[in-house]
Amino acid sequence: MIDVHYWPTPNGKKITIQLEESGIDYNVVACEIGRGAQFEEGFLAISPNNRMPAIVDHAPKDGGKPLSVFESGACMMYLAEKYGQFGGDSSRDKWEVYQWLMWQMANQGPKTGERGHFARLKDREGDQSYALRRFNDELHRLYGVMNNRLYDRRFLAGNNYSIADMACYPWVAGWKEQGIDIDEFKYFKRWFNQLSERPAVQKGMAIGEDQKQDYSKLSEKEIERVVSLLYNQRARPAPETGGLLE
Ligand SMILES: N[C@@H](CCC(=O)N[C@@H](CS)C(=O)NCC(=O)O)C(=O)O
Repeated sequence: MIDVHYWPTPNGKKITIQLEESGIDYNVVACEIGRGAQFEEGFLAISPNNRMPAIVDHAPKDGGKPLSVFESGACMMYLAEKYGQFGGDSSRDKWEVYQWLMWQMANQGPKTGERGHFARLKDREGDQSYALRRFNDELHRLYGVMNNRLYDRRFLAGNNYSIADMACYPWVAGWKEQGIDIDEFKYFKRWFNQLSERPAVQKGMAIGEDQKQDYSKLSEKEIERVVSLLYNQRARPAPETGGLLE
C-alpha cells in the first residue's frame, strides 16, 4: 500500500492523478499545511523540506522496510518505475518524460506558485507590481513553451501520455484565475481539454477538495495565522550536539 501525505494543492494532485491513472491502491494521509502539519517531526522525517506531497511505500520492491520519497517529481518517477506505467517505454522515451517532468518541477510549478503568492499578497503587503509583472510574463512564456511543444505532439513527452502531463495539469487547471487567455494557446487548449475529460484526472483533482478551508470565510486573525505560518519561514535550527562535528 502507498501512503500519500497530501493536501489538495497542485503539487499534491499530481500524485493522486497518477495513482488514479495507474490503478494503484493508496491511502491518503492528510497533511493540512494551513495548520502546520508539514512541521511535525514524523512528517519532517520523510519530507525534510517541510513540503507535501510525499509518499511512503509499505511494500517496496526490495522487500525491505517502508520506503519514503519526497518532492512530487521524485514521487512520480518512483511510482512510474515501480508500476511500469507512464514513465516512457524505451530509454529514449523515458528521457523525454524526465526532461518535461524536470521542466515542470523547475519552471512551471515554482513560477506559477510565486505568481499566486504575490497575487494573494497584493492587497496586504504594499506594491507587488514588479513581482506580478515578472511572474505574469514568466507564466505567459511558459504557457507558450507548452503550446509550441504541443503543436505537433499529442502529449508533452511525445505521443504517449505520461507523468509529465500529469505533473503539469494541476498547475494549469486555474488558467483563468492566472489571467491566461486560453484561446491564445490553441495547441495547449487541445491538450488541456483532452486531459480534463479523463476520469482519473477528474478523480485525482477532486481528492480532498471537501476538506479545504474556504479562505474567504476565515476571520482576519485566522488569515494572519495562516499567512505567518506559510509566508514567514526561516531556517529551522539544527541540533547542537551529536552530529558529525563531534
Ligand atoms: N518542489 C516541491 C514543492 C512542494 C510544495 O511547495 N508544497 C506546498 C504545497 S503545494 C507545501 O507543502 N507548502 C507548505 C509550506 O509552505 O510550508 C514538490 O514538487 O513536491
